[in-house]
Amino acid sequence: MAKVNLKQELDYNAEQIHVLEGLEAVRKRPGMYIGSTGTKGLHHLVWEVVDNSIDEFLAGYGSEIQVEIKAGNVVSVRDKGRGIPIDIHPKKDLPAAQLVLTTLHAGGKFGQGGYQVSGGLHGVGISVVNALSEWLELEIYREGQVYFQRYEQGVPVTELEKQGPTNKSGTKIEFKPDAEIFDTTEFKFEVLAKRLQESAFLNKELQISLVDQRQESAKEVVYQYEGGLKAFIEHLNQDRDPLHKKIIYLEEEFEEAYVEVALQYNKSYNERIYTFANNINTSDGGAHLTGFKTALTRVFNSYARENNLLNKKDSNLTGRDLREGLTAVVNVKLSEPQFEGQTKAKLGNSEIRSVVESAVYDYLSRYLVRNADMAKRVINKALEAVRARQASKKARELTRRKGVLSSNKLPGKLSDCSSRKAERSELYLVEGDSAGGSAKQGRNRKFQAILPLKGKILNVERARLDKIINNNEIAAIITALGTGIGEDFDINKLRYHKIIIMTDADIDGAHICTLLLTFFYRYMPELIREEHLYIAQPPLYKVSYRGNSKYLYSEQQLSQYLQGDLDRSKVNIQRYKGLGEMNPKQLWTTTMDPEHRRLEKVEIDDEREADGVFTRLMGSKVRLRREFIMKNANLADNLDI
Ligand code: 0RA
Repeated sequence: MAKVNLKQELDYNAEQIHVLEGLEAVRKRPGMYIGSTGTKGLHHLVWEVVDNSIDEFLAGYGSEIQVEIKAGNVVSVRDKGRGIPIDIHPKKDLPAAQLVLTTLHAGGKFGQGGYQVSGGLHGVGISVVNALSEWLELEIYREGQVYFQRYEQGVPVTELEKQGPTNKSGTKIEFKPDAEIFDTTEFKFEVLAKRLQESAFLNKELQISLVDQRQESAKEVVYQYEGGLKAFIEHLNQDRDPLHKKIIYLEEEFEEAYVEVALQYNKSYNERIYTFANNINTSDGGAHLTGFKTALTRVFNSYARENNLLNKKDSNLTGRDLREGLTAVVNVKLSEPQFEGQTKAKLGNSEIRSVVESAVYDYLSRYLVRNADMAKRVINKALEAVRARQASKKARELTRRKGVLSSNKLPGKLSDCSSRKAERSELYLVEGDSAGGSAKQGRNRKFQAILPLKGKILNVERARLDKIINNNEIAAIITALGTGIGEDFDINKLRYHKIIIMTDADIDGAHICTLLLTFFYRYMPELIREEHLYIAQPPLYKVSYRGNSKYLYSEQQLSQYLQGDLDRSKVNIQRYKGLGEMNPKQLWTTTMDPEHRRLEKVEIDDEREADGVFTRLMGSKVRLRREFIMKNANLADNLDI
């Protein structure tokens, strides 16, 4: 009751009606402001508030930010900045803080200028967070006083009131996302932790802590990096063998922008470049990425020419050759960033291209002269990449001529389906000839094709393309799919829209499945992105009770079943160890019949995470692989480990 009265007590003038209309617009079309009302949009609320606190740090105030997830998915963000100003706006007759919290785009910080802005995803300001919260409580520590104000769905329900003296300085914003707006209000610790760690890497010396109070024993992480981007590269390369010891780091201020770059090569073949503009991850790249790549290609080529590391008649090293095994982070700050594209993840400011290019070129050309050993290693690695590229081209031409990779000569082991409609067709990749035989007999031959795979396939994480396509099992897969591989890959030629991996539910099966996933992830990522790859889930148990039988697919289903209303001594439980233990009909009913089967779609939630997982799992460091499997073994509840 009290709050209704308070709302009425506030004297709504024309200005405030305007404000209410603004907040109403945000609540009506939240997607326009935070991208979505799913998990991603939910987490954007936190980024928006934290980015405001980071702006204070960038302006030179407060090097500590504390984020807390509290019971009920309330989030609190506390910084030690100046505190949002509380002085009364002369025209609008309201405290500045209230205007910041209720006016769209009022994040604009008067008289600050320059490019010291982090700006949130769309730079929408905390008023959007306010509008989309069931409630929000603001505490400001400024000029020796604590100020407090509460809002509900963006509308103030108290005045900004003085609460007493303090010697603290800063702002605390605590909010509960509105369940009327969001599909889910459950914050994910890992999502928050990853992005906050990234912000700590990008803002040298800023300390960011995250506490999760939702369980009995609180989880806490604290991020602070003196090394900034250098520490970021160290973190990204932690599981790899570096090609050279020192991380290359440059930082420079120009009139147009601040440019910061760190890089280190490792002995793998993967290229990983992460780019940021004003602390925002520009995963689709843009002008800064282009500038960086151009500089890198130019600088190594001119070094190689000047030092006779390239023969006169050799053509230049390509950018791609020079980026094999490169891990780099490019971070720019500019005053008016333009984010383009559907997801606003591409930096559009074209003037940044040449700024980054000349900064990187100048720095690296001086660096290489002083670090000839590093320069030589990188160029040798690139030359190796050239040779591998040529070898794989030759191998491809050879196999192409022999017809090995072309789909007009399908592999002998393939039992194709009769349909020619790719949208309807499915390809089962089956472990072992015996299960392959059952699958062949049990399938619906109209639209289901079977390709049995013998034994282990090659681990592509540790081989290059020329070797990979000479592997029989892999060649058979590529041929059956019809897409070609590498530079030839063409998703439009895909012969089946569902590729289903079917392996035993034991450790060998899991291994083969992982080898196949690694192959698809590294060489046909589009297949995964376009949602064509699946993993079949064969049952783990068959339970029979009083003449009825049932298939169960997980330990959880079994224990649920056994807790049901039945006489446990009369239950017969059969555990399936492998696909081979099922006859063709059983295999059809449990694992292949679209009406009853369970398929798990393979998805890449997070590219950086996925890349790291495959490196740990399939790369050259055995210790890492063992650690990863041990750590995740309990997660794979349907693996027989
Ligand atoms: C407007 C102006 C100034 C600071 C802020 C807003 C501000 C916003 C947030 C949000 C979270 N923490 C914050 N800290 C500060 C400039 C202040 C001045 O000139 O004194």
